[in-house]
Amino acid sequence: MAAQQGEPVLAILGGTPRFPEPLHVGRPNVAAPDVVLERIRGALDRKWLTAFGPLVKEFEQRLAETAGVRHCIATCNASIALQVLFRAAGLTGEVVMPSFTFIATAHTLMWEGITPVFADIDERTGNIDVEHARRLITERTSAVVGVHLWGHPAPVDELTALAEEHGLPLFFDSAHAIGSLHKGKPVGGFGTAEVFSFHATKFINAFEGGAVLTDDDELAERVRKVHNYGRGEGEDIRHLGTNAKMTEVCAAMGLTSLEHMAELIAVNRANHDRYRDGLAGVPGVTLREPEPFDDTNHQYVVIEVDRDRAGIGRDDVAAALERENVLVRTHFHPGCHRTRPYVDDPARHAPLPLPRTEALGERVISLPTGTGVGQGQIDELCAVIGQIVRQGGEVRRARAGT
Ligand code: T4K
Repeated sequence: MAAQQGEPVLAILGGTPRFPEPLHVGRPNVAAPDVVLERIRGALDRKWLTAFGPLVKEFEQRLAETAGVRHCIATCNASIALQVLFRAAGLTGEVVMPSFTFIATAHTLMWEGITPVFADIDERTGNIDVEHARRLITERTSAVVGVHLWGHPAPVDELTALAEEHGLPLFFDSAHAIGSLHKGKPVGGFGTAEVFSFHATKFINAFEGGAVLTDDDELAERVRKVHNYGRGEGEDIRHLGTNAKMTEVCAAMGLTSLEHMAELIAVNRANHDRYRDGLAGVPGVTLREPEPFDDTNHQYVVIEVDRDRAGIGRDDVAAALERENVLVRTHFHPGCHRTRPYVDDPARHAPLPLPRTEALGERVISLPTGTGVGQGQIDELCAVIGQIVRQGGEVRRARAGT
């Protein structure tokens, strides 16, 4: 009998974990700590710690240049950036977005009283299926939100055409995608506005942080106000707003990370290539690649486990890796539509099932990358994956009596 997904078919490798120190997905890159500390020291000396400080302003300016847009508003995290953006844009009713993303994309809409309606994905890219999104647009829809999943640009041209067709604004949750290029153009400058994340687990981090990027002068002005209690710099309060401001300490880290973006992408790319070489002979395990016309930041290294070809399921591979002290993630299983609170009200959120979201979600594993993992460790990790798959396949064949 074939083993079921999640059934512990493996008690292999055993003994002492192969990696004495845990390898994490999301281990922060800390580029030039002395420069970060020097910048923080400057903020302490100036006694200007938050609210439109010079480090935040410089970070905003550099981000706008990176994305090739006129306006950037830095925030304390990307979730708040999305909320502030959705509020400033006056969204109501429903918004169509992909289910296959981190829960923050959906939660931030719900938090603003907007209903996320989940589209399925193109299984080949993991990004939104634009034709499915088209079928979900109704008179209640007030926007479309795309996600550049794993840093791989969404189908920007098709989404732009869809949004224009229906006269809707198009936003991108670009939490994973600073530094990625779509057809040669930097992510951050597409649609009506985009949002970056600088959480510690992102390859460019600010401890915590986010940013709204846009070329829309009026929207930028509204975002700036909403993120500062409803007032512009030095103005009286005239609108409803919140406090979403970035601190100088976070900007010190963000600026320093950003100065090292090219070399951090080079590290990620080298890691990605090393995984590709190391996993080349492992049956049923493939590395997810971006589209050939895109140049990505390789924020995540994602493999896919094809249970039929590997002879072992994704959950068993992930569990075996954890026993070896490799703390992987299954980004973004099971999809927002299968997560509370959305799964409790499917009629409102999704035409169920979303077969491609569910199928891909059961096959993917994010592996450690960034400066926290060495090339030798990647070689060893690939060897461990090969061993897991070989032994898992043997167990399965023995059970099936073949
Ligand atoms: N949209 C999308 C598409 C997103 O993916 C995200 C966030 C957002 C919006 C919202 O952005 P933010 O509001 O966060 O700016 C993480 C992150 O918290 C989250 O930022 C990220 N996406 C999501 C995909 O993953 P967790 O719960 O997996 O991360 P956490 O904190 O458990 O860390 C993962 C691993 O990283 C840990 O096992 C150890 C390591 N780690 C983590 C931290 C924070 C460290 O070694 N050092 C650290 O300081 O959610």
